Amino acid sequence: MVTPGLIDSHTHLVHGGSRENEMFLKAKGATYMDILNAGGGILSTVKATKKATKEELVEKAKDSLKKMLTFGVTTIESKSGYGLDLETEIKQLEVNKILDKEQPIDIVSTFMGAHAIPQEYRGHEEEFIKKIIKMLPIIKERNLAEFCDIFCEHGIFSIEQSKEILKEAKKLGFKLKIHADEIESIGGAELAGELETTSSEHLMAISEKGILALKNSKVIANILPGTSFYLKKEYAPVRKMIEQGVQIALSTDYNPGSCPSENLQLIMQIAALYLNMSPIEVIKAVTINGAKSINRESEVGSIEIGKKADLVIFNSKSLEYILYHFGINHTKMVIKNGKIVYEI
Ligand code: IZC
Ligand code: ZN
Repeated sequence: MVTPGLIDSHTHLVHGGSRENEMFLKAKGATYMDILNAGGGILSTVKATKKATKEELVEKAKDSLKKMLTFGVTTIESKSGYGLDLETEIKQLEVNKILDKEQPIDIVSTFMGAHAIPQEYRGHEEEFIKKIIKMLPIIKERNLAEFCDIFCEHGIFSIEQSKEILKEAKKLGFKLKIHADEIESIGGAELAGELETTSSEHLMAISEKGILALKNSKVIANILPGTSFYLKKEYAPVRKMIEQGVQIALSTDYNPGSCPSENLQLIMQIAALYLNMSPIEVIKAVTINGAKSINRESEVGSIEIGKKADLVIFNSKSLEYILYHFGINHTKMVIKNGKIVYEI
């Protein structure tokens, strides 16, 4: 089996620390939001990321990229959002830049300063929104990110707040992404359609209206079933979306809280099993549609003259077999830009 290099179009690659403690809090009944509201979750990763030096972040993320490469991943998207202050957000985005040069996987950079409300801004969230809006031109000027993303969710950033930040980003020339309807349906997908974001992420709780909004737009629905699996939550209604003509990408969402795994092949297997996606739908979602969701469809995502020679050779006769034999790595060889970068 030879496929285009796989694309992981939604990751929170660069971060300090890990959150294995949360796994056992969840086993005792705490939810993702309970942990965040108590100052853990994203906020605990913010603390660890602020503390880490740039060199430490490079080393940790480089180790993850090595793992991703073995699974056949040749392009990823990587978000900031564990700083929530200008200095640390810049530190994370600079790590993306360094890593893009130092190892084979191409990295597309996203600014996600609006990932959580820091505890000191609780009760006066508007000040934090203003702070994020002030960061945007600085990130743009330094060419540190191509996309701007936001965690639009009940109890995080409201529809109005998300609209305010994303509109400002759009004015400055950022392309847009939105974490929408991950936990509750608050109209995130509808906002994605309205603002014509490049992609809309998660969508586990998307409404009928939200599906219609995506259907009538070019927004890629970036589905992250590893997160549903890991948080033991519902899966996004992907069959319904496909039937309506919505274009689907699949990604790991690799992050220390809701999906601590770099294994995109496992995500493909979960998608085949729990989202009832066909083998062709799955492979499209991690190649050409992944490319579309990071605006790289003219460079990668298919085997075509004029595109980069990014290829994966699998130790398998069929795509079906890769999806069926789960939890292992099927890669035999990875070729990035015409060069062999991994072989086993
Ligand atoms: O660190 O929990 N959903 N952001 C939005 C995440 C998950 C990452 C995290
Ligand atoms: Zn995410």
